[in-house]
Amino acid sequence: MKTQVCIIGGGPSGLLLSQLLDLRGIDTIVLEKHSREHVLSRIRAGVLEHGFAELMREAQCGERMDREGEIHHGFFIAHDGIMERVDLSGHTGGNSVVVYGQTELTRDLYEARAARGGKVIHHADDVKLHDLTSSPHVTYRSGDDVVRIDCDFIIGADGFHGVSRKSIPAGVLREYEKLYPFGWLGVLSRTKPVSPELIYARHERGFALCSLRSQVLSRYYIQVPLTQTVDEWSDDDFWAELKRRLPAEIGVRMQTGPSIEKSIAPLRSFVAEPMRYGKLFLAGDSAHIVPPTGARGLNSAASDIYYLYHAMTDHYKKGDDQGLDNYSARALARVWKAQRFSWWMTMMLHTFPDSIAYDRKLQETDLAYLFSSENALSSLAENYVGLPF
Ligand code: FAS
Ligand code: PHB
Repeated sequence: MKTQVCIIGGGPSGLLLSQLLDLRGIDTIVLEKHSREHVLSRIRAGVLEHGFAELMREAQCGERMDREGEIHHGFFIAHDGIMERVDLSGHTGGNSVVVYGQTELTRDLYEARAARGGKVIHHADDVKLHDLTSSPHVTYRSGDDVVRIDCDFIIGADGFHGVSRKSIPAGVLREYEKLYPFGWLGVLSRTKPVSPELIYARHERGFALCSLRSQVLSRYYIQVPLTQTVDEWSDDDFWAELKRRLPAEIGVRMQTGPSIEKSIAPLRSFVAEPMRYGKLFLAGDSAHIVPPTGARGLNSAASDIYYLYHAMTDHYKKGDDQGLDNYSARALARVWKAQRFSWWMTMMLHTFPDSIAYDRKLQETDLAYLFSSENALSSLAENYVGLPF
């Protein structure tokens, strides 16, 4: 087989780029190792920054997001028994975020690719990348057959555990990683969300987050030690602990119910540099991971996709390779700002088992300064709604 751009990974990054390039007449093939059902069974991001939502609309995939998603103009930080609101729109000249689950967004992308006859190959096993600096091609196993795809470019959109980043020679690749001594236990439940806007809670027992997917589907998280497993948490224990970490007036009005999904995600900060090697370009989680505290995970992929979309279009339509040549530096500049923001939100709102009293006073002071300064709130808000591409 032959294509112009071979994309490894049928998650949101790979599908969105495939759709955008297809609309510009650029041929792509997406290789996904799992089934579509498996990809759609994963519960992940819930908040889309302005830029990501705009890209979905440009990809002609924004219709259900605009119909079913919720526009949020702010969120709350709960601490010391009180709730303080971060006015996102007020501090960013009217900007906002869209609350719309990654699962639904990925479903929209799959349906859009199918509607345009896009080539998305599932159960692509043992994907290998070859000759990245000369004549790039990809092989994968389909049953007993090994299939070869010759292409001009390869996009590594295969997530943190994918094969693409690992195809960059060790002497070229630089990795930066910070692990956190806790995870997030997340629960999805068919209950009315406790708050119309998200609540990030700082509590001595640990962090908690009240989020949602719709007015009948709630998403909650509590910080848990990495030593714990999902089996140790009954639904009742989860609800009781979540309420302990929230102001009383929130806990008493919380509608509880059976979990329809329950999982623990470890938290890490990670960046791989460079995001290009020869004809291979990394995008999304294959190149960077953030703790979800700042809702930057999926949103960090947005600028990667935007830069690659325009760079590939300029290459094929104008013979201009400037976008490709400066992709890695340009993408990393924004990636590191999202890393900083996610790290800052995580350090401010979580409890750290080995922290000293001085650290805890700094956390309290960080929060006190935030709500004492319009400039500090503006800084948080501009990062949360998404820095410019
Ligand atoms: P993805 O990992 O989503 O997709 C990569 C795709 O490549 C997958 O479908 C995978 O099956 C495929 N693949 C992997 N290896 C392959 C190979 N060798 N060959 C072919 N295909 C291969 N972000 C937030 O903002 N908020 C959250 O609450 C949040 N929660 C998260 C919870 C978990 C457990 C995880 C892992 C991530 C979470 N994230 C969250 C971040 C998440 O939303 C990612 O940012 C987002 O999935 C990135 O999308 P992709 O870059 O497409 O990578
Ligand atoms: C979610 O709804 O899953 C979510 C929202 C905001 C975050 C993290 C996760 O910061």
